[in-house]
Amino acid sequence: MTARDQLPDRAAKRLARRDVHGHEVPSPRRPSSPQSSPPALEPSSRSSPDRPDPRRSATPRVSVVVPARNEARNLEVVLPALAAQPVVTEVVVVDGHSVDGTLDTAARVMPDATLVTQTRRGKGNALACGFAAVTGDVIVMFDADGSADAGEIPAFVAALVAGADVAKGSRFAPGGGSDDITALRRYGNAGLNAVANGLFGTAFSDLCYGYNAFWTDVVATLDLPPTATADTGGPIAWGDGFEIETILNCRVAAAGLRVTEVASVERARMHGVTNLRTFADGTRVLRTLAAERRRAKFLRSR
Ligand SMILES: Nc1nc2c(ncn2[C@@H]2O[C@H](COP(=O)(O)OP(=O)(O)OP(=O)(O)O)[C@@H](O)[C@H]2O)c(=O)[nH]1
Ligand SMILES: [Mg+2]
Repeated sequence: MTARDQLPDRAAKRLARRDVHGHEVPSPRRPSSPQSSPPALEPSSRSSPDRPDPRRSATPRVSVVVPARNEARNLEVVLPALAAQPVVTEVVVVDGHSVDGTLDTAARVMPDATLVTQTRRGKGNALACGFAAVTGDVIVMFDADGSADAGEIPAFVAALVAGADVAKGSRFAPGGGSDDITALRRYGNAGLNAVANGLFGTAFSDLCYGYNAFWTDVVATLDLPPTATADTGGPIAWGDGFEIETILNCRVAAAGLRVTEVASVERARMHGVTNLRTFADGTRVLRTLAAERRRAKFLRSR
């Protein structure tokens, strides 16, 4: 019996049937014929969902990384929701120099959470600091604003246990949705997905979504900016901002890792204001795609 078999029907249905390379993801019960793979930059250690990597646990320890910048009120709700998930073994809250008592709130609401203060600014740097602090086998990226449903975590973990290297949340996969996306952002997202898929030969349906999970051993492949360097002031350093999800997806695709999309429903932020600037951050994502394409070509030519 696989972990997918042990899931409630609702969670099992969230597993999309295609991975981001457009390949059908074989069901453990009904294996399909082998599919061709996109070019890999590194020796492939990829596994297929019906043949999980034997070096990885069938019952992984799950670390949830929560980037939080002025999210005290939301953490009052979000941390108990994570604590209520039996599959979660560790929560790492990464504070972005908040001025609303985010860290104090986290310590009070969840005394056993790991609390980290990020070294520079930006969501990307926060996540990199969180990834460096985890002790689990699996990392779940989980926003602190109340938009992510902790009840979906088992579906992400099941996708990984079934053989994916990365479980990519998608609001646009069948069964997904969003209460929080404007028409402008929806069109912007679709355009960015199309550019990414054209450049990387992928079939991402939601490039910029922040709810994703992966095996901790994938962090090395991501080659994120080092966290030890201090902030030099001025603009947020490259890789430290909201382009982080794009960087992650491009590097995972370039390395030929196996990605399974997991349908996810995004809720509206509960309290507070967004840190995202639609046009500025959208442009940053576009520039990131170009830079990541050059990086992938360079790595392949070595
Ligand atoms: N530590 C840290 N967390 C951040 C930073 N920027 C954003 N975050 C967190 O990252 C998560 C996502 O940020 P949001 O501002 O909600 O951006 P979004 O989800 O893309 O946009 P909306 O939900 O539509 O407002 C939230 O939990 C934020 O608190 C940062 O610089 N440092
Ligand atoms: Mg949000």
